Amino acid sequence: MGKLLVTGGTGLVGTAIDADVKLSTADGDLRNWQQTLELFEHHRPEKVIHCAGKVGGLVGNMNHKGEFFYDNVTINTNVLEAARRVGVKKLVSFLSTCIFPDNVEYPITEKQIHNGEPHHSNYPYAYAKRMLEVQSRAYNEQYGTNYVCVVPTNIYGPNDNFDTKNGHVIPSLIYKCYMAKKNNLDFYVWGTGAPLREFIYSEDVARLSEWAVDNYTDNEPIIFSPSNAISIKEVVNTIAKEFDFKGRIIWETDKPEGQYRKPTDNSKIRTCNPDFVFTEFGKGIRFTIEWFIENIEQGIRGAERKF
Ligand code: GFB
Repeated sequence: MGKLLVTGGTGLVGTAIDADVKLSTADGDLRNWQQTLELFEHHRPEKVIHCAGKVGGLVGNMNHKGEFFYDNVTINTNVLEAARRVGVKKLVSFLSTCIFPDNVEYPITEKQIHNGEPHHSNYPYAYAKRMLEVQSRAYNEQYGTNYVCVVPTNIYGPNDNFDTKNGHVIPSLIYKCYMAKKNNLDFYVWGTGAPLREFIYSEDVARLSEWAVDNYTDNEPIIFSPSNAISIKEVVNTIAKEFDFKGRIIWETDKPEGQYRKPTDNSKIRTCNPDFVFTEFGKGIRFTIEWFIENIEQGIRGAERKF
């Protein structure tokens, strides 16, 4: 069925994907055109799942707007151009549900991606990702490729970046709750707990991406989400329960909350892949916490700073 190459092979989703070649930052810097082309000329894949990118949570995006734009635009532009030059016919790229317009009719559907300004907290990342959709469509029209885009909602799971400053909400809260429990301290959470988020477990994203690389051919992106919005407060309670944390939870209401909600319509993936079953949130949190405790207590460090 042809050699499958994954970029971002040591990341949250990349580690969960079964592939012939998994590139990581140790293999080369995808922001560098020459290094990217050499990697693709060396491996000559038939199919690519492109997971690599500069990613982060709400504050990570707010504090590194220039980097998030430059790194993602250069990585994405290099990867798609190098893939085309070595004859890759099929490529799956990752967008994110946070790149949709902030002022949009709910629930969010794939058709709305370019219908307005993204949220001010992460507009550079959002526009860089939207250009990935434009580049894919343009290459399909000019070169006859089949480059498609998938749109996961907030992803969580093992091998995430558990950085409490720049990381996403779930790994940040897992780390903070672990430390609060271990040291008998208060558990600090940003905001009021009111904002709503949808979450998808990393293994589910990996399975759906493997399905997409062999089965999804539309030019229009496809949303990957259980479409089951829960509040940050419910996330906190789920994590605290899993740790059996009985201490004080402190809500730092002066901290940013980002978009209030970004509910999606997942009817497209449910129609295209009706047998797929999303991992139940409580189970996904348990698996992630088990992985985290096993790794942090063995002092295992990923290629990037994981803890
Ligand atoms: O995952 P997150 O940082 O990003 O979630 P977004 C932020 C939400 O969780 C906000 C609350 O409502 C925060 O107030 N929160 C509570 C925390 N405690 C914490 C904490 O300790 N750390 C973090 N990070 N949040 C991102 C985009 O938006 O969505 C990215 O900025 C990316 O570009 C990602 O695409 C999927 O969901 O707000």
